[in-house]
Amino acid sequence: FLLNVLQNETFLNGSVDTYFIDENPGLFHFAPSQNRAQKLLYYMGSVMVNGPSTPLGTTIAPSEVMPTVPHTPTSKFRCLLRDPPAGFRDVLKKEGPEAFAKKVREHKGLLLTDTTFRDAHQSLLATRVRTYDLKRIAPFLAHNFSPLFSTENWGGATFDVTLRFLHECPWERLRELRQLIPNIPFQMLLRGANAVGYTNYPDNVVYKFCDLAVKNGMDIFRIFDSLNYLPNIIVGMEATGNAGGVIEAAISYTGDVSDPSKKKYNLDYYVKLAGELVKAGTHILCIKDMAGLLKPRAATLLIQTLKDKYPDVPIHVHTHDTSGAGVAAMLAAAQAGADVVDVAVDSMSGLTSQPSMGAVVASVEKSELDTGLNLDKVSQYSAYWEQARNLYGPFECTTTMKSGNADIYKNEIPGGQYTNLQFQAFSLGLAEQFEEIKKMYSVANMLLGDLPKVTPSSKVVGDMAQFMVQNKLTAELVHEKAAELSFPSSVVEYFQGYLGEPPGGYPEPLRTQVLKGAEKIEGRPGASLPPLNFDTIKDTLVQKYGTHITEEDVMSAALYPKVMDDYLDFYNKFGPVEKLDTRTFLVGPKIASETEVNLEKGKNISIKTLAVGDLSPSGTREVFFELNGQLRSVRIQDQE
Ligand code: 3PY
Ligand code: ZN
Repeated sequence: FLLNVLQNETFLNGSVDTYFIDENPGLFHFAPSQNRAQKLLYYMGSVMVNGPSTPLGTTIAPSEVMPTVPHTPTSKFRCLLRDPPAGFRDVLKKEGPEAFAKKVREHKGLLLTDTTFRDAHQSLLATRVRTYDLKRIAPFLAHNFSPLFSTENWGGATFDVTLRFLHECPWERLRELRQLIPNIPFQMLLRGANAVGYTNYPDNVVYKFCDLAVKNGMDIFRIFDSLNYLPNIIVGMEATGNAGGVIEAAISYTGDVSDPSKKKYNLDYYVKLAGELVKAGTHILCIKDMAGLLKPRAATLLIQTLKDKYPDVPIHVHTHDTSGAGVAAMLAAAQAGADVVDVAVDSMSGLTSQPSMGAVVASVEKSELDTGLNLDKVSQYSAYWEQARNLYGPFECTTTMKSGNADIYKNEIPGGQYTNLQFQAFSLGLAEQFEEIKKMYSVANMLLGDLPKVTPSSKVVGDMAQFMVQNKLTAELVHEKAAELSFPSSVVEYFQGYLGEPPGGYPEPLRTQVLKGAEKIEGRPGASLPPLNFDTIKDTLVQKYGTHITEEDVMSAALYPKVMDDYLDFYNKFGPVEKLDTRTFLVGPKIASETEVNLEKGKNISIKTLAVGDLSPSGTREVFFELNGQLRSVRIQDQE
């Protein structure tokens, strides 16, 4: 600031009046300081003057209560610091993926995956949970939940949302959690040839992504394809295997194997696909029930059948509790021989999230399926999340979703998409339109060929359903007018073959009518993509942002070029916002409040927020703070 003043001509020739500063806003256009603390003040001031940096979904304010972390030996008595008990990760590290899978298969009780760090908040809180809140509870998890099969904490939508909306580096999240949880295996969701994106990437991107994920601490990769298209799944399996990760190939479950009238996705379909995945070398077989369609009776049938056919392969079952039958389904799966089932901690469970950990733990306690987890510890863990969840009030799905909904068995909408569609309709004041869209979703699904619906095929079906509702189209009208309708681009791309091939092939003549001569691609879409040149990406990033560009940064840019650019710009301007507590990050500090920030080990700063100044004639406001007891201010352009 002083430097700019001293370079200003008017100032130098002495003709300065009292409005000098206000009339020369250019004085404040300096390159952001390298100082992390100053950048954070600039961020806090910006949020106070111009509102949240990340769009808030609802009007519920984040709670003012900092969640209480239950006692752990590492958090209170640092002199008694001890390592957490050994867990399955120790087996994996010592003996490798095959031996790990064998131990899982031989294990007597029921094993659990805790999805609280990923799918639970992806489904309930629009994926917004920040590293800050994960890190605070991570040591408690490590010390008290060592019998877990895994904690699912990465992948799916978290990669994108972390960078795009939370302004955090997903790789840093992974590394930090790894340090705090050395004993429990980490699990991620890999969208096959789409990695953690929404479209196919060249193979070298998927390979390098998995390699870096393992290097940064990832262990188990759940790999699926939204059409159950084997060649796409196999790319992810090979990339995981090469990287030394545990391969958990997933079958995306749809339909209802307990209903004999449903012919397409019957037991034969699943047995055959499972056979292909076992042949391709999966260490673990996953049934991924992304919409929560697996009824208890269907779980019994499916798991028993798969167990009979492939007795040596551990089976892991994932579901969502949208209908309310999730706990019952997981218990049925466990009784039928599933080795591992997914749950979320009680206060982050239910509705479109996973079934309740506490309910499952208690249901099998002291039986031969005992999980080895302590119900009191589950409750303490849940109490933390109950408070932490309130920090994310602005993203709560429960503003629109009040209860379970068994209509999911009819519309088959996957967890995350269900709350999204509901939220969209409600925020437009069209609650009744949601009912229409849900019905149309199943009509659209049948028109498109009856697909498994999960990212990104779920988007194709959702777009088609919305298109039909908006244009007042029935299935008959779509058939009648297909040649003249201009379909959503996701629908056209699906028919072109950009997702891979759907089970049972494309519906004709609709495909030809929709394509209207547009190019079709045969086989695996990624096979025809030229390899990405990582050096070129690195050179561009170094030119724009300086030399501190890591391999992980290059990968983020390969997957999400624009999002990564925005992230780096934001970071240069506002600094390490991931160090701020969640309330301060989302809505800024309150006047007179004090914010403690841990910048790095041993480096804490204390920020007291004093006042926001009046609007100056040049449209700026000065925001005043005390930083470690010293007065500081930042000047923010008011964008109102
Ligand atoms: C994702 O792809 O993010 C999912 O959670 C799919 O179920
Ligand atoms: Zn899921």
